[in-house]
Amino acid sequence: MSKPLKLEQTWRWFGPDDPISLQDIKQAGAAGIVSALHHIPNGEVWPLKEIEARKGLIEKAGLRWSVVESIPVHEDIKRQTGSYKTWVENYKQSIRNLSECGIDTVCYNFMPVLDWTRTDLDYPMPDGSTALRFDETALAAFDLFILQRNGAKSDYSSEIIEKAEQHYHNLNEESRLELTQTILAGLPGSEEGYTLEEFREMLNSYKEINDQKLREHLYDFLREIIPAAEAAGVRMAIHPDDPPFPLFGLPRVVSTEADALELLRAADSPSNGITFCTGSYGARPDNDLPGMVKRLGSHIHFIHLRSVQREEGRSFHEANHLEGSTDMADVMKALIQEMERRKREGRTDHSIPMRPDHGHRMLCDFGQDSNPGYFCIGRLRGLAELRGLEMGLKA
Ligand code: CS2
Ligand code: MN
Repeated sequence: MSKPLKLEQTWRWFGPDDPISLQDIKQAGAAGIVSALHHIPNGEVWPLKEIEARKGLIEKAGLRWSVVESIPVHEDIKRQTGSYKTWVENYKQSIRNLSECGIDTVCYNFMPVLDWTRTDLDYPMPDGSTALRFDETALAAFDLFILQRNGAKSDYSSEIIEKAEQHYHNLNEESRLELTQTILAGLPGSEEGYTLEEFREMLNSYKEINDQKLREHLYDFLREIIPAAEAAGVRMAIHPDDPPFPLFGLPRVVSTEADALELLRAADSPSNGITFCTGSYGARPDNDLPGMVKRLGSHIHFIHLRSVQREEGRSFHEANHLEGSTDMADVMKALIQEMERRKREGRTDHSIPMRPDHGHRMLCDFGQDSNPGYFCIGRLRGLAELRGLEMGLKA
């Protein structure tokens, strides 16, 4: 019997240390788990034994390990320095080991140095919940006056520089420290955190890597891992840059539809796919999300649903899942059409795994410690709304 035609509802679980238990996740109504072995150092092979142990925990709770998010890509691979060839071979081995355990979808990203970046983790919403926010003025204030990066000035307009200076002067010592921590400490899933000095060194190690070079390194990486993934029956799903534009002079090359198309062409295979993260792509007004589903649909192996409210310039905050700048109903309609198309084509992967990506901190989330963006009730609200939207649109 074929699976019913609906998105597979999944939930990110950070492993046994996650304050949100597998039982909680079941009650939220998710059937699939998105998880990673965060304790394995970047670059190392994920051993079979460790994968089996994690899988065992998930299955004992009556859930399925649907997607790995993420196997981190070592910085050496992005720069093609040091032992990067070893890290690439290790990466392939991790893919094979996952396949041997029956796990067939892997999310990853190719953002240099920093993974997702925000300037405020507790931005108050009018209803009393709090959201994650990216404020371009605060980021520039950090870059220009705290980090004092060489050449930073040429990356900003004189208007932003002026605003950033004002912003910096209005911050007291404590708020400056908090902003630094928020940007550098590493959000969940980033794996890396830096001090100011380490961050300067990391940026320096990328000084030869421009947009073109980073693209070449990504495509070289794909030409290595995609054939290995295809042979193992594993679908790779690259997560877009978040936010989808360069930061701190570092190139970012997975930000637009054109970027996604280019990387898909670099290694032609059904295993070369994308994570369609509406929150990340949606931070740019020039990304047409429903259109992207129509045009890139057959390569969407994993979906993150979240909406951002775009503000002035490049700033944005995370909105409720069905609000903000993204028309989630239009996105969902396009996803339903994609599932139907796959079914007609006889593809077995038509129930694409989807998770509510982040959520507000709300209600009893305030009494529980959790990873920023990954509180229980906010995501539960998101998943419930998205599930209802999907059902309603199919009715
Ligand atoms: C973030 C990241 O936006 C997001 O999904 O939570 O942690 C993301 O999962 C990774 O960048 C994917 O590799
Ligand atoms: Mn995402």
